Formats: sequence, structure tokens, C-alpha cells
Amino acid sequence: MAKTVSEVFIETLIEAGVRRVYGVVGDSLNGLTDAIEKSKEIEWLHVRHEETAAFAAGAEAQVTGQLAVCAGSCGPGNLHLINGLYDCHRTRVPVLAIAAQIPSSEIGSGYFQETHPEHLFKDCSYYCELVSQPEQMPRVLGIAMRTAIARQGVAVVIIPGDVALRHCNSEPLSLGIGYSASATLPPSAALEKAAIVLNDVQTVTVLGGAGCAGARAELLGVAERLKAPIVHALRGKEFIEYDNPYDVGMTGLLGYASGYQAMMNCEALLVLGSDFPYQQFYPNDAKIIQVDLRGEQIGRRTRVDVGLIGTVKETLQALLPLLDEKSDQYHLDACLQHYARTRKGLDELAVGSPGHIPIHPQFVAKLLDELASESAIFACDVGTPTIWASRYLRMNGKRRLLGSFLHGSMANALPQAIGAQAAMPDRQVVTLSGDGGIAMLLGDLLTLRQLNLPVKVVVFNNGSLGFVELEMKAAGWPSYGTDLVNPNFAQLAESADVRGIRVEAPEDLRPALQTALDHDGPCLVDVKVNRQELAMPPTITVQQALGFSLYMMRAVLSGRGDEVIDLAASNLLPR
Ligand SMILES: Cc1cc2nc3c(=O)[nH]c(=O)nc-3n(C[C@H](O)[C@H](O)[C@H](O)COP(=O)(O)OP(=O)(O)OC[C@H]3O[C@@H](n4cnc5c(N)ncnc54)[C@H](O)[C@@H]3O)c2cc1C
Ligand SMILES: Cc1ncc(C[n+]2csc(CCOP(=O)(O)OP(=O)(O)O)c2C)c(N)n1
Ligand SMILES: [Mg+2]
Repeated sequence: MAKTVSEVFIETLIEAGVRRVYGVVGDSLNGLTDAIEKSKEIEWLHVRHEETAAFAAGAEAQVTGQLAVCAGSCGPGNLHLINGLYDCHRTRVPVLAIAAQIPSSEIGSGYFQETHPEHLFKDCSYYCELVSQPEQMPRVLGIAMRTAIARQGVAVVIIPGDVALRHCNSEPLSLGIGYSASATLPPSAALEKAAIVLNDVQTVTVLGGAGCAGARAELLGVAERLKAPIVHALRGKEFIEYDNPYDVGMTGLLGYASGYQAMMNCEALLVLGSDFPYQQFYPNDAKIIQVDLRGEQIGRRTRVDVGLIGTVKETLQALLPLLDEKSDQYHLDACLQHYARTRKGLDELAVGSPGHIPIHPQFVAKLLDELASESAIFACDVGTPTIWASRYLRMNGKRRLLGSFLHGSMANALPQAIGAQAAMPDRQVVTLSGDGGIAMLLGDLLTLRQLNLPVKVVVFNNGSLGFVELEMKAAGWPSYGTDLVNPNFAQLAESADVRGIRVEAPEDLRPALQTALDHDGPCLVDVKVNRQELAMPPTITVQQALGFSLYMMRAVLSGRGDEVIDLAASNLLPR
């Protein structure tokens, strides 16, 4: 019997190694979900919001390195995918989105639920095409999957429900390409130019990013030769920070003073696989050499003296023999000492004394770091959880840290944890969730029970949209619209048959986190943390300092002196 378009579609996914599709069902998706149901080799992961489906697929792709798939029904169903797909696309992970469409004969009539996904998904995909007849499907699907893999991003296949149900004469096709990236080497003249710059100066600092994955030995080798401190951008943390004698921390608004100073005080900056976005944190006078696989990324954030289009590993292998060994390491030593002081300062903030409430959020992150497994996958929400994760979670080459670091969307952690846990059932998966973040896609807490995913959700319950509150203060505004009236999230979890633990006192935190991590199933720990915890940038501009005192004045003038006292007391609170 001839197969349907849906059957061939799903068989093609299976042939390409896809084992899961995240989504919410709908009439226009019936053909595809029916084909999934009949197949033993692929699962439908039923979530409660399509945005979750897209974030989950992105997380799966990030932890496995392989193509992941999400789906939404026509109109509102696939519209809901969009924010998550932006995140996947900007994070450069291979994700295929299936956007079901209204019946093909109705397109253009303003029919019920009609949208034009070709336009809507354009900005968050490399490929986005409508399948309007059965013969077209295998080729479009093949191109979509290859594009997602080869360009590392999102591809969208739009398919009307009626087309998915028609007969298809083709067999499932094989992609013919694998998942591993090719090595790229810059021309030797460019390498020589870079070597001349690096040999010519006394002090070099390396800024490393996510592009350093898999190039650890080469990175350390070059730092050793150049006596160069290594600063990392947030997405490079996973690969760069651990067991690294040249590590001087992160830079940026959430970064460390030591990372900032190491970059500002060098004569040459070697940027390796990083698209660190904040221009103000690049040095003005240093010579800059940038290595990036994608030529178009070079010079986007700062001017560049030598740009090398290449993969970090191979480029450094070729560059190393051209570099003279630096005889003096005063720059490295000074940066390392500064880092040790900064680190000590941060660690001193991450303590909790019995009886002293509210709990410092740093203490929660530090304990989680201590108690989580060697191969834990963490997902941190955008907001202050990103700060605590970047400062207190230690990576080791096995642990992973997921976030919405490039797109910066709230509510990413729980959906990403769903995808990571579904793809890696044997790993411990832990979220650092904001109370704002968890509430935004709260419906998918139910997914943990429904899909039996033993994710551990840790809520930093500060009763506010804290990160924005901090931004408002820095800019001189009194906080407005940032209050959150929260339920007891632990009780709420319990009502959804997810284990819930509420923690209000520092002495209860360790046992609570341990219980949660040991629990054989999903668990939510709701931790009441200090609202006014300052996370000041490593260097404060005059503008920001002015803004800050302005906040104090405005707060007093608007009769909110109590809040100012809170704010000041935070630094004095016993730890
Ligand atoms: C609330 C919030 C606050 C933040 N604050 C900070 C902060 O203070 N400090 C900070 O650092 N970040 C911060 N971030 C994250 C920031 O927005 C960026 O996402 C991050 O700095 C980018 O890190 P990256 O350069 O390592 O990764 P990416 O931006 O992903 O860049 C990686 C680069 O490497 C290239 N590449 C990939 N593979 C290879 C390869 N094999 N060889 C060569 N090149 C390769 C890519 O083309 C890309 O250009 C914050 C995010 C949030 C949400
Ligand atoms: C979808 C979305 N909406 C709004 C914002 C702006 N924003 C960034 S962080 C943040 C507050 C997050 O609050 P919460 O999750 O409670 O974390 P906290 O900072 O309080 O720890 C907001 C509103 C955003 N980044 N994404
Ligand atoms: Mg909050």
C-alpha cells in the first residue's frame, strides 16, 4: 500500500537519527502525529506550550550535538514556537521546526487560523519553505534538515494538514551528511601576520568563547607560550574555566573585575571563538586578533587588526609554531593574583549562617554546585540566576550549562531542562529558575509529571523581577512593575504531583537540596532568597554611579526609604 506523506516524513526523520518530536497536537498535525504514534522508533513529547517545545528541542540539540525537532499546529500553534526558535537559531543549534498549515485550498482566503509562516519564521531560520504537493516533500525536508545541520540553526518545514495526508510515492531519503563540523584553516600569510603582532608585544590576553569547545589543549598551549591570562565570555565557561592555570574569570557586566582588567590592560588581545557582545568591555588601544569559524562574525564587536577565519583548534595548531615564548610573565601573574582576590570576595558572599534570613542567592548556587553530580546539566533562567550560575557553578568538562545567553529570553530554564532530560535520561538535570521565569511557562511544570522527567527545579524566589529592578536602580529609576505576588511554589508543585520543598532558613537549604537531588522523580525546591542582593559590575562607570545614587535619592523622595535601608543592609547582612 502506498505510504502517506506523513509516513514518509516521519521515516525520513527516523533515518536521520531523530528520536523525539516536541509539540502540542492539533488538527493540522494529525497526519504527522498519527505516523509518530504508529512508529516504534520515534516519540511524541507532549508539552503544554509550543514555546517549551522549541526551547526543549534547542536544549536537546545542544547536549547531543544532533538535529532535534519540534512541531506546532497551524496558526497560533506554530506562532507559539517562535520565541524558542529565535533562541535556538541564535544559539546556533540544529533544530527542525514543523509548522503545520491550514488546508491548502484555503490558503490566501483569510481562513480560520490562517497565518503566513514563510514570513513569520524568516528571521529565526536559515530555511523556511511550504510543501504544497506530495512530490515536493522529501526534497524540501532533506534540504531543511541538511541546512539546519550544516549551518547550525533553525529550518522550518510548513506543511498543510491535507498535504500531509496524501499519498507519497517516494521512499524516505538519507541525508548523506554527518553531524561533525569541518576543520578550517586560515591562509598562512594571515597566520604570519598574527604571529608578528603577538611576538611584538610584551603582554597578551586571550578572550575565549564557545568556539573553544574541543580546543582545550591548543588553548592552554598558546596561553603557556604567550604567558597570557585567559578571560572567558559566558558561553565559553563550560569549556575554558575548569582546571585552567591561566583562567582569570569572566568579563562583562556580570563578570569579574579580574576578567575586565586583564582585557583592558594588555597590549594585544587574542579573541578565540567568541562573539562577546558588549563593545564597552573591549580595550581601546590593544592590537586585536580574532579567530572565528564564521568570517562574518569577525570585527562585529570591536575593531580588528588581524582576522583569522578558521576553527580554533586547527588555527592554534598552525599558529603555535610561529609564536615566540614570552620570557616575562608579570602580566599573567598580576592578573592571576587579581583573580584570586576577586574569587575570594565572591566566595565570601556565598554563605549562609543559621537563623539569618533571607537566604543569599549566592549560597543557593554554591551549595547546588557542591551537591550536584559530576555530570549534571544545569539550565539557568535569564535574570539573576544567570549571574549566580556564571559565578558559582563549576564546570569540569562533563557538566553542561544551558541558558538563553544570546537571545536573553526569560523562562528558558524549565523548557531547556525538559529537552536535556528527555535526551539524557541518566543525567541529573537541574534548573536555576527565577520566580518570574518559572511563572512565565508554569504550565510545563505539569510536563515533568506527565513525561516522568526527574528534573530538579530550584526556584530563586525573590518576590521580584530582580534583574530588571537592578537595571532600574543602575539607571536611576525607582523600581516599578517588578513586584511578584507569588504562591508557595512548593505547594503548587505538590498539587501537580511533583515533589515540593519550601526553604526559608539557611540551615534548611543543604538538606533540602540534597533531598531533591536524591529524589527519584521531579522535584521543585522553592527558596525564599534575598530580594536586594547586589550584583554589581566589575567596573562602574560614572554614569552608572550617578544613576545609583540618584536611585537612592528618588527612593527616599518617593517615601520608600525602607527599601533603601534594605538595599544598604544587604551588604551588611551576616553571611
Ligand atoms: C542576563 C544576561 C547577562 C549576560 N551578561 C554577560 C556577561 O557579563 N558576560 C558575558 O560574557 N556574557 C554575558 N551574557 C551572555 C552574552 O550575551 C553572550 O551570549 C556571551 O557573552 C557569548 O559568549 P561566547 O562569545 O562564548 O559565545 P557566542 O556568542 O556563541 O560566540 C561563539 C563564537 O565562536 C564561533 N565559533 C563556534 N565554533 C567555532 C570553532 N570551532 N572555531 C572558531 N570559531 C567558532 C562562532 O561563530 C561565534 O562567533 C549575558 C547573558 C544574559 C542573558
Ligand atoms: C520574555 C522576556 N520578557 C522580559 C524580559 C526582561 N527581563 C529580563 S530579566 C527579567 C526578570 C526576571 O525575573 P525572575 O525570573 O524573577 O529572575 P530574578 O532576576 O528576579 O532573579 C525580565 C523581566 C526578558 N528578558 N524576556
Ligand atoms: Mg525574581
